[in-house]
Amino acid sequence: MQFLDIQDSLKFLKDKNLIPIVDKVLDEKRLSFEDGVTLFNTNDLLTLGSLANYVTEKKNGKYAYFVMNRQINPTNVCTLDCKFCAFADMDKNSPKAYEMDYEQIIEKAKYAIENGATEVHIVGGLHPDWDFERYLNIVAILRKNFPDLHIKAFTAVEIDYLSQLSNLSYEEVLIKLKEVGLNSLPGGGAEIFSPRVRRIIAPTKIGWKKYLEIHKIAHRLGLHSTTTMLYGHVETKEERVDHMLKVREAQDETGGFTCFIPLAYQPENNDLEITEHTSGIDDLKTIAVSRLILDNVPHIKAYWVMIGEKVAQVALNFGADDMDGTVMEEKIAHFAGAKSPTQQQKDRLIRLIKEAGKIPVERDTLYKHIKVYE
Ligand code: V47
Repeated sequence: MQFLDIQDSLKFLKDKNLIPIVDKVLDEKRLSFEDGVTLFNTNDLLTLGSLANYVTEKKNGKYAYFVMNRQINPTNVCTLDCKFCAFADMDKNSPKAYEMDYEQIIEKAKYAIENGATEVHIVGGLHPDWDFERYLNIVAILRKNFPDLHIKAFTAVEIDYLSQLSNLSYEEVLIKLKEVGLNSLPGGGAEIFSPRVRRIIAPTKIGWKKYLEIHKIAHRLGLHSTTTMLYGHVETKEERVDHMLKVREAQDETGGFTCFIPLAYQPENNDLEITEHTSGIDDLKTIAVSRLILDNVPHIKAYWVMIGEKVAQVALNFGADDMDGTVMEEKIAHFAGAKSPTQQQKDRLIRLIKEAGKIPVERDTLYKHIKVYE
């Protein structure tokens, strides 16, 4: 049936350059760098979307996932100087700077659990005065208070910082975090892997090799993770495809990524001169191309916070099968001008997914079904 559907859709193919790519996808062959660039350059959006949706439905049927979660950002004080970031502050005495104590973090997690959350997603700045114990204790106290909560915490960038603070290897840092209760790593900090782009947008942040090395070590220790790509600023389409191929190669080695999340650049209150939001067309193309290139990554997320509810909903027919979740308190994108709400209600996520013609599934962090809303 799915095969018939895709054959029907392809009757409307307009861009002949897509024919060899369609053949490869139907034959389950891997797409190349050149294929990725061709897909980004096509204006045949409906063929691209149909093809990506075909792959999604082959992998995950009509299911589209959401998670009951809360983001917690313990501090925005950060030693890094990322030009796209409107959230962090290098000056801990600036009026915008904040740091949460343990009680505040526990309060936020408690409120989240009372409202149905199964996951906390914790990321923050590289605080110059915090030591390794402080970061470790955030996980430890959450675990002590909430034994069943999934703690998804600290990007690869933070893990690198903790390794510097503690003089421990990446592996040792991750083992210690795991021992006190860490369950998985979030995907932030990837930006675009291209060194050219990183020199412009994130000159002091770790490079792509360390980012992927940390994720691969985590995977080998039995921790799953997600991975991201920040697009819509100074990068080229070629650099996006190269980024995806590097993720695909790492995933071939370990298989530990659960999901790929394209993050649409938000242009306000930062130091980049790019002042435009990404377009809906670019958001949909980026989701679809990532679905088609990343044949070994189980899920693609349409992060409603950064692309807005409406585009995220359409993206569920362009290769995405996940909407992230309730989030409850989003700061990073909203400091930078995101127009979406800062949180979602479960009922609304269910409605958005149903309207897109998909079956909503409340999942846990690792995509185990909690409830299917047929
Ligand atoms: O690491 C920062 C990005 C990330 C901006 O792992 C920006 O499931 C757009 O990683 N415009 C944090 N993006 C968010 C993130 C994330 C979100 C949802 C789910 C998951 C997951 C991860 O946001 C940062 C950075 O890459 N970011 N500033 C900005 N102006």
